[in-house]
Amino acid sequence: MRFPAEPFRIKVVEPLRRVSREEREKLILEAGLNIFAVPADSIYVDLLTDSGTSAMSDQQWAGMMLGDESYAGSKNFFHFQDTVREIFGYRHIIPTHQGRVAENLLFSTILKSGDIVPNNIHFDTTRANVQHQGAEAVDLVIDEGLEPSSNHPFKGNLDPAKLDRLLTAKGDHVPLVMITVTNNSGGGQPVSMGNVRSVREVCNRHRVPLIFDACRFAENCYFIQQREGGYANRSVAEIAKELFSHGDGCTMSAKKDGLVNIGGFLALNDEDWAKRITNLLILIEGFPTYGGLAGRDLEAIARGLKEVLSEDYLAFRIGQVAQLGEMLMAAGVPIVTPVGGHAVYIDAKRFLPDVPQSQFPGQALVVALYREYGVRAVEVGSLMFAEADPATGEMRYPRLELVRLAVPRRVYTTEHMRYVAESVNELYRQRDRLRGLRITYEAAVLRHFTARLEEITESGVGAAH
Ligand code: P70
Repeated sequence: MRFPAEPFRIKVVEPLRRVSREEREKLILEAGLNIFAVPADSIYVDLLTDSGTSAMSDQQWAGMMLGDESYAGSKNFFHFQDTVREIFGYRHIIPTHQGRVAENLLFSTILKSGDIVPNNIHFDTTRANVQHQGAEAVDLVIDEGLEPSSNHPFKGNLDPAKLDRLLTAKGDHVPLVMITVTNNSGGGQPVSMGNVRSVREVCNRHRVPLIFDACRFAENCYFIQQREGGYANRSVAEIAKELFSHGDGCTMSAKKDGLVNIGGFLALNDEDWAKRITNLLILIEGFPTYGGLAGRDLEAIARGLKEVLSEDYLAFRIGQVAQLGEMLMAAGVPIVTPVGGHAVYIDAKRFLPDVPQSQFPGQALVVALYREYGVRAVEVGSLMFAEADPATGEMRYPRLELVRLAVPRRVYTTEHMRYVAESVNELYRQRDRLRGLRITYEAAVLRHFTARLEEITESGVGAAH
């Protein structure tokens, strides 16, 4: 079957409220045209993120009731630790309350000012956490990864030749190499096993450790099974084991492929790093057997990490996202192809070719999608990533200007996806009516979460404050 149907049925329902266009217009203006500031109960289909938004299974909820809330040595921690060791194969398992804390603990322990961290493409929090240490985040994705319409099957691959050049020139300043699976900023695109092997080989030659950002590892491994020669008869769990065997550790936001609403971890082989990080963990998150989580959360993660490896689930999951992409392509909407694992990414540069990146075409599209149809998407473009050149002060815009429709796991039905597709397709037909935006407030880091904007009208006077 091309798009497999849901391999679950619904036991609990959460009613959705539909608000009028007038109310949505008022809410988005009050929010300063920032979709993060719109109350979630005024959104019909919420595709802001696939992070922390999964529906947990009956097995996970049952596990929550078995929470052992002992301060030290909770039995759920040991279950969690065994599960992470079994799937990822690393020795030291450090729980954190979400992925960015794992990043922060790792980077604040091993980076110093002036260091460089290569990645296929850093996502927002990873980039910000690298920069927060005074280090530089460098993206080395293959050239096809920056071409929205290239149909390369592994557009998340990190270019080993670019990495080799960087390590040859500046290896002394690179304490680790990262690979993000799947590559979120580049369209949720997978990384192949062959690529990971090549990257490992380059890292070995330069004696640099390789750390995965593993948020969507199961989706990546499913793509390897489906697309890479030699893996069709291997289970996703076996593929994951092999993938992670090429690395020295990983950071993980369990809010994605852990199928939970909160949680994360750092998994490492190096004992010295693990010791130093554990001491920092006690200072920041809590005792090493809970790391900012309740025992019940650790149990839900342990169960979620096993469930996410189910191939019935993954076939449905990847199929549902692909189907949304195909409904948009059928109407001519420009999207990143092939469709990614957790989201469909609209190419805002081609959707609104007359709005320059300095006027945030992606965000203009996000605003209109909410105002007209009650659908929440997120911009992954110049609002999220443009930054001033430290030397010249000139703005540098990202190559990709995208709007992400991230699909929460096991939450929405295919009918919801059809509603989203019809909304985007209708907006595409009316795209001439959309205007560019400008910023009226921004924070120094991760500005997209709290920025305020206004519409640029014909007369140049702002329409919203
Ligand atoms: C997302 C969220 C989180 C993330 C990630 C990768 C590859 C680390 C993290 C941090 C963030 C987000 C973006 C826009 C709207 C809402 C949320 N990604 N690495 O949706 O993990 O959030 O647990 O600290 O994608 O992609 P955590």
